[in-house]
Amino acid sequence: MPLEIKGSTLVSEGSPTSAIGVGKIKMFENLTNKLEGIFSKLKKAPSLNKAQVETGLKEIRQALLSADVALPVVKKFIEDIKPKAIGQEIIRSTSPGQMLVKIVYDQLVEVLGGKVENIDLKAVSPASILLVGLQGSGKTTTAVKLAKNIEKNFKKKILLVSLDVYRPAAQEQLRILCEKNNLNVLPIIKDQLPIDIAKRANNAANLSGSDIIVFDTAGRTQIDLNMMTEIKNIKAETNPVETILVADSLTGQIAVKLASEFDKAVELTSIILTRVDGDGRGGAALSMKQTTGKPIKFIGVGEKINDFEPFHPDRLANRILGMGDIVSLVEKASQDLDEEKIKAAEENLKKGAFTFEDYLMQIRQMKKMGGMEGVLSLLPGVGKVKEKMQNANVDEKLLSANEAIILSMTKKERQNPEIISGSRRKRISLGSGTDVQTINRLLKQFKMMSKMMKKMSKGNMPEGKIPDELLNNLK
Ligand SMILES: Nc1nc2c(ncn2[C@@H]2O[C@H](COP(=O)(O)OP(=O)(O)OP(=O)(O)O)[C@@H](O)[C@H]2O)c(=O)[nH]1
Ligand SMILES: [Mg+2]
Repeated sequence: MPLEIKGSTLVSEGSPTSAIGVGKIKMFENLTNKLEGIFSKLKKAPSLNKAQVETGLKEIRQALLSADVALPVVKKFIEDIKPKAIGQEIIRSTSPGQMLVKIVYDQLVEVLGGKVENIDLKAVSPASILLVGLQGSGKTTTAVKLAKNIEKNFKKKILLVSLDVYRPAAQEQLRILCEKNNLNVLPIIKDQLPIDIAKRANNAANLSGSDIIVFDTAGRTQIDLNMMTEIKNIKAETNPVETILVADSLTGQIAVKLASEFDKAVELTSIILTRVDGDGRGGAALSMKQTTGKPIKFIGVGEKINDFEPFHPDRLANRILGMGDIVSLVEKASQDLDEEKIKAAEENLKKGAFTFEDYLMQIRQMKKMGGMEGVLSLLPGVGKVKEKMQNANVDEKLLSANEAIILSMTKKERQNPEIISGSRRKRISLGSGTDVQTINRLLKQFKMMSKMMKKMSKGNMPEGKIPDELLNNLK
C-alpha cells in the first residue's frame, strides 16, 4: 500500500524523537475543509490581485469564526497577516496561493503558542503540580495521563493525590486508576480536609523520596466563590510549580472564558485541553493562548491513558491546513517499526513479490499507527480518500481478524499462498476461529493486493489512490 511505502522511506530519513501517540483531530475537520477550499481556488490563479487576496482573507476570517475562534483573536489574526498578504511579494509572486498558505501557516503557529512548551519541573523535590477545572473536564484522568507521561519521559518518582472530598468515590476513582497504571497514590483517610490531605501528601512524598506530587482537585458545575477560595488555599499550601487548568475543548468559548477567570483567581501557569478527539469546533485551542496568555502544554485525545500528547503548535497548524502532520507520522512510524523488516518488504514490493508475511507486517504497522484512520488523518491531501474509506465502511476489526488468519498459516503458506488448498483452508479457519468463507475472502483480497502492488511497483498508480475494487473487497 502506498502509505507504508511512503512511511518507510520517511522512517529511514527521519530521526525519532519523543512523539506521544497520534491523535485524531476531528474538531478541525470543518475548518480544514474550508481552508482547503479557499486555498485551492487561490492556488489555481496564476497571479493574484489585491481584490482577490482581500476576498481570500474575508473567507479565512469567516472560516475561523465559524470554527468558534474568539472574535478578538480572529480580528488580530487577519490584521497581522493582511500587510504580508497584500504586499507586493504575494502579488508579484509566481505562486501567490502557496505564499498565502505559508503566511497563514506562520500566523496559525503563532496563535497556537509558537513553540512547544514543556512542563516545568524545575523545583526542589517534591515539586507539586496542581490540576484545577470544572466538573467533568477530565482532571482525574489527566492527572494519571500526565503522571505516566512524566514518569516515562523524565524518569521521576510521582505521588498522586486526590483533594476531591466532595464527590462520593472521587478519591477512590483516582486510587483505582493509579493502581491500574502502576502509579503511587496517597492512601485515603476518610473525612480529612483538602488542606490536611495536602500536608500529609507532602510528608509522604518526602518520606518515600517522590520527586513530584500531582494534585487532583474537586470540580464544580460553575465557578463559585467557595471553589475559588478553596483552590487559593490549596495553592498556598502546596506551592505548585505548575497550576494547570484542565479545560474541556468541547465547551469552546466557555473554556476560554473559564481559563481567564481561573487565571485571575489562582494564576495559572498552563493549560491542558481535553477531548480534542471530540467533534467540537476547535475554537478553544485556537483562542486559548492569545486570550489568556497561558500556553497549552498537552492535549487529551481519548479516554485511554496513552491518549495524551504534548501540544505542538506547528504540527497542529500543519494539520489544520490540511498539509498533513508528516513529522508525527515519521516519529510514530519510527517508534514502532523495525526498519530492516520494512526495507525487506519494500524490496519485495519492488520485485512485485508480495507475501502474506509482508501483509502481516503491514497489518501490524497499521494497527500500531492507530489504524487506517490514524494513518490517513496524518497524510496530506487525503481528505477525499479518507471520506471514500469511511463511505466504504472499512472495518478496523478486520485487520485483527486477518492477522489471526495469517498467524494460523504455516511459514510455507505465507510465502506461497497458492498452495493453500481446500483442506489447508479448513485448518486455517479452525486455527483462527473463523470460517472457510472468511479465508476465501482474505485470499481473494490478498490476490488483489498483490496485483495492486505489482502495478504500483511499475509506477502505474498514483500514490494515495486506493482502487474501488480493493475498497469493496475490504468491506
Ligand atoms: N474522549 C475523551 N474523553 C476524556 C478525555 N479526558 C477525560 N475524558 C473522559 O471524561 C470523563 C470525565 O473524566 P474525569 O477525569 O473523571 O473528569 P474530572 O474533571 O475529574 O471530573 P470531576 O472529578 O467529576 O470534576 C471520563 O469518562 C474520562 O474518560 C479526553 O481527552 N478525551
Ligand atoms: Mg475528578
